[in-house]
Amino acid sequence: MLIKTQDKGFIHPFSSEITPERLYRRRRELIQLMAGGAAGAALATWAGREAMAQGVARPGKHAALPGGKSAVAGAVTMDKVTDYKDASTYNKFYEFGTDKADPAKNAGTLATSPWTVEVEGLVKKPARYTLEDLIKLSAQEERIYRLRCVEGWSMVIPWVGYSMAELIKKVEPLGSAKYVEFFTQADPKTMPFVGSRVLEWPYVEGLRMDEAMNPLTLLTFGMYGEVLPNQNGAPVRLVVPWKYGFKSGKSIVKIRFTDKEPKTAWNKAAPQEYGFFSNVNPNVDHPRWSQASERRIGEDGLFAKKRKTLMFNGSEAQVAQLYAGMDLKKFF
Ligand SMILES: Nc1nc2c(c(=O)[nH]1)N[C@H]1C(S)=C(S)[C@@H](COP(=O)(O)O)O[C@H]1N2
Ligand SMILES: [Mo]
Repeated sequence: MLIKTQDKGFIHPFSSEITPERLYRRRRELIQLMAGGAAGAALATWAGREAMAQGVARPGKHAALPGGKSAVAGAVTMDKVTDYKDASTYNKFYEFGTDKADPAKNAGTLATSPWTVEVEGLVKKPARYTLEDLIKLSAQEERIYRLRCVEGWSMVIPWVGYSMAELIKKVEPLGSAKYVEFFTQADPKTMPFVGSRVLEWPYVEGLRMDEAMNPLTLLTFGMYGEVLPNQNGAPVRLVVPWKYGFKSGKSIVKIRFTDKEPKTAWNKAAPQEYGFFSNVNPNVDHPRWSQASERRIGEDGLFAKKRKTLMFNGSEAQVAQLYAGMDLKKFF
C-alpha cells in the first residue's frame, strides 16, 4: 500500500523517515543486533528496511508526522510496540467519558484547528503560539515510550514530538520560575463530560522545572508517524515517560511558569491517592492496590502474564538523580 501524503490539515516539512507500525518490531531487532556487534551487516539491512518502509502503510488515518531518530538517552524502549488500534481505542480522557472506549467514540467533536498555546507567567518572553508555529519550533523526533497508567495497565507507543526543554529555552524562564503548570482544553460544547463532577475542569497538571527540562519530557504532536488522534490528546499533549499516565496532560492550551507547586486535577480530586510527583514506583502501593506489576494492553488473553513494573518506568538511569535525597514514599 502506498503512503497517503495528506488527508487534511497541514503538510509537514519533516521528510526524515516514515516508519510503519509493522516495522517497529523489526527495527528493534536490528537495534539489538547492532548492540550485539553485527553493526556493519545490520546497517545495510536497516537502510533496506527503511527504504521498504516508505512503501508500507502507516496507520493511514491522519496526516503524516514522521519523527527522526532521537539522540536522547533512553528515548527508545525495546518492548514490542502496542498495536495502533489498541493505543487509539483504549484511552483515558475524562473530558469525553470515563469508560476506556468513550474517548475514541466521543472525541470526534474536539475542534483542534485553529489551536493556540499560550505561554505565560515567570518568563522573559511570554508568547502565544499557533499550533503550526509550535510544531515547527524544533525538529520532530520519534520516541518509543511506555505509558503506564496508575490503574495498572500500560502501552508502548511511538510518540512524535520534541523535548519540552526546547520550548522552555525559547521563552527564557526567570530565575524565580520553579514549576511549570499545564492547562488543557475545557470546552463543554465540544467535550461532553466537562462539567461532570468526577474532576475539576480544566484538567491541570504540573512539573517541577528540572523535570520539565529533562530531555525525556516530550511535547507530543503525533504517534505512529501521524498527527495524534483526538482521543490521544490532539493536537498537542505531554508525555512524561517516568511518571504515571495522568501527569501527561492532553490537548494543552496554556503553559504557565510559576514559583508555586501547581494544584493538579488528580491531586485535588484525591490527595491521599495522587501526589504531585507521581513517579512510577513499584515499591509504593496505591492505597487501594499494588503498583508492583502491570498489564500490557493487547496482551490480555487468559494466559497473559503481568509484567513487573520498573522503577521510574524504566527511565531510572536518566531521571533518578532528579530525586536524590528525596523520600519517594513521602513524595509519591
Ligand atoms: N486532559 C486530560 N489529559 C489526560 C487525561 C484526562 O482525563 N484528561 N487522562 C490522563 C491519564 S490518567 C492517562 S493514563 C493518559 C492516557 O493517555 P492515552 O489515552 O493516550 O493512553 O492520559 C492522561 N492525560
Ligand atoms: Mo491514568
